[in-house]
Amino acid sequence: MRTVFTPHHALHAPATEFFRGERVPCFEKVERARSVHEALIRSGHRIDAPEVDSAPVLAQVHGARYLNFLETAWSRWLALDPANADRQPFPSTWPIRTLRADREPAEFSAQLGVYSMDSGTPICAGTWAAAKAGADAAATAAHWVSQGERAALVATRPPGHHAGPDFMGGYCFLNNAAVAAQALRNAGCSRVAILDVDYHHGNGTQAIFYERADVLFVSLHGDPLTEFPFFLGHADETGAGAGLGFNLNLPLPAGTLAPAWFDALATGEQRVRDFRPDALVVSLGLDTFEHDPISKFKLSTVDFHTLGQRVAALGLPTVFVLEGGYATAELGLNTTAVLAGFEQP
Ligand code: SP5
Ligand code: ZN
Repeated sequence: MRTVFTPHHALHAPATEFFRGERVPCFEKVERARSVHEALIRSGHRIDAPEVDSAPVLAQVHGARYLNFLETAWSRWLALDPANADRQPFPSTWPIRTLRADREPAEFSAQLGVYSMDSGTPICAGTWAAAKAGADAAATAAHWVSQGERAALVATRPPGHHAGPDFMGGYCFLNNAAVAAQALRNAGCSRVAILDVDYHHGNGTQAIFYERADVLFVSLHGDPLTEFPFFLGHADETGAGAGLGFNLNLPLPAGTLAPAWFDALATGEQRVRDFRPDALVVSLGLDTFEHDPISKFKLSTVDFHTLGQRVAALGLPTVFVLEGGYATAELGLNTTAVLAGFEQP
């Protein structure tokens, strides 16, 4: 399978996140992409650099104010205090219910609250460059697939599926899966399905397409009653307006084992088939792995091979977009297991 990778991912190097009142090393590590890159080389997959500028597509899936904030965030952080070069900013105040998000504050620290959903997504000097390179990679894979490639993998980080129309969060800044889906629409696909198999609900992707009938969103994930992102991903979220009926959430309890997970996948597959899409985007989170340090499903490397076979059986031009997966040492092998299953059904 053709794959797209860029070393620019390493420009985003988050140091810490908050966990139970403490700062702990960020689970979304630079080494994740290295693990995947090495496994792709070992398994003989073709690897190319991004070759498409995602800027026009980014403007279709994210708001202009948010994109401008993200692009200028680091320089504005430094402008507050040159010593900030050694610190990564986190928001500390959010405009939740009764507070106003429509008036953009002038203060950078306050803007951080407007444009983020959590305090687990630090901005670094190279965050914009890395996230933009990742979005370019997603646009590149979509381009290849629209030109007749059977499938392609976007092998990059930071991930994207928690990033909404105008906010970052959950280690995500630009929604790479949404970029791939929108790029496929722009290239002439009438309907595009997104299948999100990350452990966490893809709240950002759902939000971006919630009122659209041309992009179906199907997600299998830990029940938001107990799992991040907590505030979206319930079964009663089925779309709105023209998009009513084009959003399917399949929340599963923490601790779910492979047989029940694959049963839910069958439900999602049937919805994708009924939609009759021209192309498929898979938000490929591998944090459903049994040894993932922050998640609670129990899939094995062999199960990821089966997942690849099941996706191949849908018979659609497919863009795989890497999302989560925090068992860094095994992440590469788990990724190539999906590709091997897809290619040898
Ligand atoms: C793309 C993606 O998978 N984002 C996930 C973001 C999850 N952020 C919350 C992490 C909570 C960490 N819990 C630590 C448990 C350690 N035992
Ligand atoms: Zn995840």
